[in-house]
This record gives sequence, C-alpha cells and structure tokens, in this order.
Amino acid sequence: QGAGAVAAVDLGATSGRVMIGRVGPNTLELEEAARFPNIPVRLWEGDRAALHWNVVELYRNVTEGLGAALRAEPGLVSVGVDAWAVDYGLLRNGVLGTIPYHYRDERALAGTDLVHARVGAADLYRQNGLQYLPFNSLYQLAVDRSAGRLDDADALLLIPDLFTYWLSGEQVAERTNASTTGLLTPDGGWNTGLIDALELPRSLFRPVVEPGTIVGPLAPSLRAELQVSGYGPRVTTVGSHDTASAVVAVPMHAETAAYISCGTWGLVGVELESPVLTDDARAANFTNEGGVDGRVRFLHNVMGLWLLSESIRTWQSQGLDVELVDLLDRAEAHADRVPVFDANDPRFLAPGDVPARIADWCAERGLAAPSNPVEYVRSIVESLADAFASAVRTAADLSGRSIDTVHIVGGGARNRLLCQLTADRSGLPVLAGPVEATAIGNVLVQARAQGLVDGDLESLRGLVIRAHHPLRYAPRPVRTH
Ligand code: LFR
Repeated sequence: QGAGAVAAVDLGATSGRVMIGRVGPNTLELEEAARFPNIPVRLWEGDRAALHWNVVELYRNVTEGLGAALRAEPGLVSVGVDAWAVDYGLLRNGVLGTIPYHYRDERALAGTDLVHARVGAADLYRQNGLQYLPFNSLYQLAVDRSAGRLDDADALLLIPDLFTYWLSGEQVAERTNASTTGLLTPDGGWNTGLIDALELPRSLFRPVVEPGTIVGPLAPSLRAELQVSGYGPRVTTVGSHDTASAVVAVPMHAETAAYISCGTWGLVGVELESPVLTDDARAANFTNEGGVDGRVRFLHNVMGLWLLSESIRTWQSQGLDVELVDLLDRAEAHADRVPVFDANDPRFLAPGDVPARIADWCAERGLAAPSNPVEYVRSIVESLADAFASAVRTAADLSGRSIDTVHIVGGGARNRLLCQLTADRSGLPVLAGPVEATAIGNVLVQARAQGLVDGDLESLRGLVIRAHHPLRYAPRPVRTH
C-alpha cells in the first residue's frame, strides 16, 4: 500500500469546496483545490417566491474545482460527493425536471399534516427512527405529490446522488443520506410499505448502495471537458450525508465521547451500534441516522452557526458595519449577563431577521432583550452552548452511555467562545477540531474503497488523531448569579 490521492466534493449550506486528500497507511493530508459560495435563489411561482438551491451553478463550480484538483494531482484515483441531507431533485428520462427546493422554504410545512393523516408520528418513529423535522424528505414529498410535481418524475436523487449522477451518469441512492428521507427501514432498504401508504411512486427510488461503492468513471463528456487522459478518477460514494462523513473523522473513542458536528447546524450526539427507538428518544426528538459501516448516528439537530450568519446578514442588510470575527472577540470580553434563549425554537428556521425573533422570544417571557450586536452574539453563543450541553446529557441518558469528552468538529471548532462555553455548560472537556472533518471523512471512505488504507472506523480515526491534534478546552465553573 502506497499513498494515493482522491478528491472530496463537500457541499455545505453556505459554501462548497473541492479538497484533494492524500492518503496512505501513515499519511493523511488535505489540500484545498477550490472553494465557492452556495447562494440560494428565490424564484417566483405564481403566488410567492420559493427558495431553491442553485444546483446548476454549484455543479459548474464542482467541475471547475475538479479540473483544478486534476491539474494539481493528475493521478487522482477517485472523487466522491457529500452534501446536506433531505433535499432532492426530481428527474424524468435522466433530465432534472424541477429546481430542487431548499429545506428552509416554507412549502414543506404543509407536509406534516399530509403525512401524519396517513401514518401517525409514533408509528413513523418506530419505522424510521427519525427525529421530527418539518423538512424531512417524506414531508416534502407529500407536498410535491399533492401539487402534482411527482406526476412527471421517474427518479428522485438526493443532492449528493444528483451530483454523482451528473459526474458519472449512474443513478444510485447512497444509504447514509437516504436514511434522512424517512423512507428507509432500520436495516437500510426502501420501506415499500411506507412508500405505498404515502402513495408515492415506488419507481422514484434508486437502488440503495453503501458508502465506499465505486459507481463508475467520469462520464465521457466530462472526461473530454476536463482533458482527462485515460480512465481518470472513479466516482465513489462516501457517507454522502455530510454529517455522516463528519462523524467518520471525529478523532474520538466512540464509547465514551459525544460529538458536535457544528456548521450551519449543530448535530449533537453519539455513535451507536443499533438504533434507540424508545418513546423517550422520540419525545426528546433524537434521530437514528445511518452511519458509515452500519453505525447509527444517534443525534439531535440544534440550530447551529446559522443563528450567527443569519444575524450578520440581517445587520449588514440594515447598513450596520459588522463582521463576525470582530463581534466574537468583543462577545468573549463581554462580562454582563445576556439572556439564554431556546436555540431549538422553530421560529429560527426560516431565513429572516433572527435578532428580532430573539427579541420577541425574550419579550414573551418578560426578559430584557440584548441591546446591541455584541450582546446578541454573546446571547446566541451562550444559548447554542446551553443547547449543546443539554443535548449531550440527553444523548448519554437515552443511550445509556457515560460520556467523558465532547468533540466539536466543523467550522464551529474555530469558534473559541463556543467551544469554551460548551465545555463550561457541559462540565466536560471539549476537544476542538478538525475544522474540515466532513471533507476528511469523505476522503477516508474513498481512500479505503480504493485500497489506499484498510481497517474499521477506529483505524481511520487513528489516522485523523495523528494528523490533526485537537485543541482542548477545560470546563470552568459556570456563573449562577
Ligand atoms: C448539516 C445537515 C444536517 C441536516 C441538515 C439539513 O449540513 O446535513 O445533518 O439535518 O443539514 O439537510
């Protein structure tokens, strides 16, 4: 076994990147080939403007990035795509027929009643183990069905599967991400009983494949466009749900650690061998998502850095000259008490004026709202840390694990205040990093599929531990006055 190179395409809700990973039994190096913004678009649809993903623009950036990766590393053996979960494209005869909706678009909201009228929430949880999020694919599909949008479709591809298809010409449904549709059985096949009960066409769903499946070479037209000589890199599935890839690269001892994959969302949980489908888990809104190598990602979605990015966007659109890094520095030094609000409140889901919604939340409880951006930022970070710590405790209680360490990976690992406050509020040491966990997990699963490394998740994590030493935050006593 020698070292070899693969390319990870990692699409997040605010930005995408193409990373080159060089991997061998004792090597794990990451190099950025391209980074580009992911800016959703609003399109008028008769009575309102709906929020969509600009997948065509993203695809152009992906192929350009792949070109850059190939120039830097002509011997790339593989490319794999991960992205956010739940959203999908509908195709007919191989052609994308509708522009994928954004999970933050309000169209999904009507789906809850449509689905629960046919299958009750408790029954659903027993079947799919998913936390209730109003935008889970099955709710979106129920709305699309009633709007007639499924009538012309003969295939559904989740976002990473759509890119895999455009890159390779092959249509598959990668299992970790397919688990977020709500339409998989716990053992990972399409739940035809549920699909029928919701009157969704069975023919939409493609064969479920495992992460690490070699799908095929780049489509001939793309090989020509990128001037690939010979066969070029193989398109390989990874944990295509970005959170599944991130969890692969958490440098943890899974029995005693909780993880927080913190980007736009904060995904807080533990890794298990089998799902927890109890009423308590459902009441706590904990999810059992499919992990790489058959592991279960038992976790809860906390609102995440979205609260900060959306607040900054609001202030900037109001003409305020603010910038996140500076606000975080000043929030770190801010000693006065700020309100701690419920970061899980669904009012924060849709795009819009997050600070005004925080102020409303406070006013409803007779609390003084933060009075300037620094106080808002401190209040948001305190509230996220509080929600993180509470989700760690719940994950431990529900799974029966005793947790001694909390790992934070993703962009949130860069946020010193968030890491420290999470340590303080959980009373546990926080190990921060790697920031690029998702891309690393993507790279490692491809590398293993290509025979560059072997072993289970523990040995892959061993490589991460050696290459990326995390930063440690010790818990401090929390002020109670
Ligand atoms: C994180 C993530 C979460 C999922 C949310 C919506 O990027 O994939 O895991 O719940 O986005 O798809």
